[in-house]
Amino acid sequence: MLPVLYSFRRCPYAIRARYVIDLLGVPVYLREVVLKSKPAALLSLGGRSSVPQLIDVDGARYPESLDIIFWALSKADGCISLDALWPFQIIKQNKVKAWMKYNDRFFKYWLDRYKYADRHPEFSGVYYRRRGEVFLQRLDKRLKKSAFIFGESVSVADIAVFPFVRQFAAVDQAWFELSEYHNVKVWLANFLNSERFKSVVMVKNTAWEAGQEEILFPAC
Ligand SMILES: N[C@@H](CCC(=O)N[C@@H](CS)C(=O)NCC(=O)O)C(=O)O
Repeated sequence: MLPVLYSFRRCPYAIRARYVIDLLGVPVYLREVVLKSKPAALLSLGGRSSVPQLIDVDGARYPESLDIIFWALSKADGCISLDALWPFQIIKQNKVKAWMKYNDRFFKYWLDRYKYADRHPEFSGVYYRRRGEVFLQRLDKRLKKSAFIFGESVSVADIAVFPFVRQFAAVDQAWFELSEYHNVKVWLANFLNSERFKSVVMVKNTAWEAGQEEILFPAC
């Protein structure tokens, strides 16, 4: 028996949770969810039914991507050095958390408006993009100094942020490629071109149905 991860392949929250789970090698059963017809097993948990959600073997429920990331960190077996990924010092942890909060509260807000500008006709898509670019500018400045947000090793902050930058870039890929955010482009490409991302995190699975054989993630 393994913990169950309800996930949606393209969801940036689910991507960051799967990325950390794979990086730390913590095995789960992955259940791919179609948002328009969520499985009864997920709905019957009650409360929020957003994905990702993780149900541990003891029944403990982790309904947020960041909860799942911290759960995975708590399960890591010590083979991997965690200090760069999630620093031991509280002061450094707070800095990592600040980036994640900045992404989730600020950048995501403008990303949604940029992506769905037709649903927010008060302003143009370009206006929303410019607001989101404030985040890209700060990220680019940071990445000028080092390969990742907190130095030369990947941290939870990078992993929590890159799926959202991926979405932002994809709204108008041509614009992004021509943009001035060279450091962000290199940093993003590093994630997107990795085998972990292409062959594990983004692997396609059909929608989970009750009774089917469980899908092991990461696959052996
Ligand atoms: N704060 C949540 C957000 C998760 C979220 O919004 N997931 C979206 C898919 S990307 C979802 O499940 N939407 C459908 C719903 O909320 O019912 C997290 O960090 O996991």
